[in-house]
Amino acid sequence: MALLIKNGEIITADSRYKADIYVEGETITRIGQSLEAPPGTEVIDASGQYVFPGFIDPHVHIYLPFMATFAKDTHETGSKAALMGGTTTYIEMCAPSRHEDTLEGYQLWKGKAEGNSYCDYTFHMAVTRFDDKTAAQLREIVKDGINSFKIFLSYKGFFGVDDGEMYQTLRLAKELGVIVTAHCENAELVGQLQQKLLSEGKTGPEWHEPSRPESVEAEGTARFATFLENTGATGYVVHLSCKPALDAAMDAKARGVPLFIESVIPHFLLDKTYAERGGVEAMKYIMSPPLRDKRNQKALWDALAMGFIDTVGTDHCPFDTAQKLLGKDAFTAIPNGIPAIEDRVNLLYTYGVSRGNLDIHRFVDAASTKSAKLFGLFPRKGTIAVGSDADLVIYDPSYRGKISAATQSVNNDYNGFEGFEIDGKPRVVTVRGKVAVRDGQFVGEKGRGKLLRREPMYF
Ligand code: DUC
Ligand code: ZN
Ligand code: ZN
Ligand code: ZN
Repeated sequence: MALLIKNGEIITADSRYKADIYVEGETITRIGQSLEAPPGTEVIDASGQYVFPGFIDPHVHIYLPFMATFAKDTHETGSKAALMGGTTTYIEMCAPSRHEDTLEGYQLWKGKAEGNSYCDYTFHMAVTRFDDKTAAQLREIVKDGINSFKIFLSYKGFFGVDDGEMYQTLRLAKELGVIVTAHCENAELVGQLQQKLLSEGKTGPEWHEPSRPESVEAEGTARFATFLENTGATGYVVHLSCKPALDAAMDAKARGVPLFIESVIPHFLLDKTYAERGGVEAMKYIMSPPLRDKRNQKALWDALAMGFIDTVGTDHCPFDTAQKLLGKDAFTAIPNGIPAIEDRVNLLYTYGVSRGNLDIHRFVDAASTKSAKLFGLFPRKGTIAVGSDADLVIYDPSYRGKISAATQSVNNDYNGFEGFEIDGKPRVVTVRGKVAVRDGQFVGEKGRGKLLRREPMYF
């Protein structure tokens, strides 16, 4: 099976040029001018379009038992939505709770994905408790090709680890060449503030943000950095949402702490007024860390443009309207999460590149290349080069449209970005050389997606 993509403008994190791309099997084998192909080759004309490397979402939840319910996706629904939006690889949080066996959890998560995904995937392995048995299991999981862990400083008693467990996890990660991703909010403060607000009769969704204020995230971020500094481990803050947390992370970077920063698309474009609309409309906008005061957005865009924010993910985590209503009597029972797996690339392109807030190469870097480099997928993923997997996005920058739940592939009955304008769209998306989206229509092959093996990395 061969594929020839002609006349497109190839854009990677560090180059831009017009050339043809020839794909044999799963791999890019030639890039050049006026390439010819043997009869029987599928030829796609990409005139007037950009050709980007397949985008990587470094932070999604697909299978997730959480807050008395389950996130709505399967790998079938999640990977289809991902591909429709140009994402060809995602990294799922494998997150058994601290009451479950870590290795059994890993096998459960792996089993949910196997044979069901249209696109490639891997996992960040959550460490939700730390003891000798768990440490031994984590060593096995790393040998199975997982080179990143996830810890939660919040969600005490469920996913959360205490400081001692964080320290032990970071020591093990340092030894094994594993990068540790972290949800940074002070668990104790969140718990105390939630109880105080509820006891004052403040039960609506508008109290979610005040229960986890910016300073609580800044403290978690600074503490994580301090623990990295004292263990020598490499860290990655997930879904950094606000200026005080950014300042804490930048402080650590300036001290030479190997700390990378992810922010997620909802925090660039949505603010806390969405969660103050009352009723279920507000509940749809509950995630953690919460949507913030709008003044934080400029700080995030500026830090992204300068490369201080390394990657942009989603924290994709769909709950439908009925599930959100589980929290009608108390904001603490609203399942946390906003789905965005399908819209991340188009939103970042539109409000970043098209509207003049983000250089197009930094866009590719933040939405693909940097995640590939940090998580051991580069140069197989994250670029367009001879020898790389043929995960390609032929992108039409002349498309104009609006996001709507009525036309989405995401498995949910609303879209948090309803009505947002979009200045571009994937026309063709390939997964290791096979077309999965053609003329904007889904033609993917279930089970084509594979678990990607990743080797230890010493930063
Ligand atoms: N935050 C969310 O909003 N959803 C899933 C987990 C998380 O940390
Ligand atoms: Zn329990
Ligand atoms: Zn989180
Ligand atoms: Zn998450």
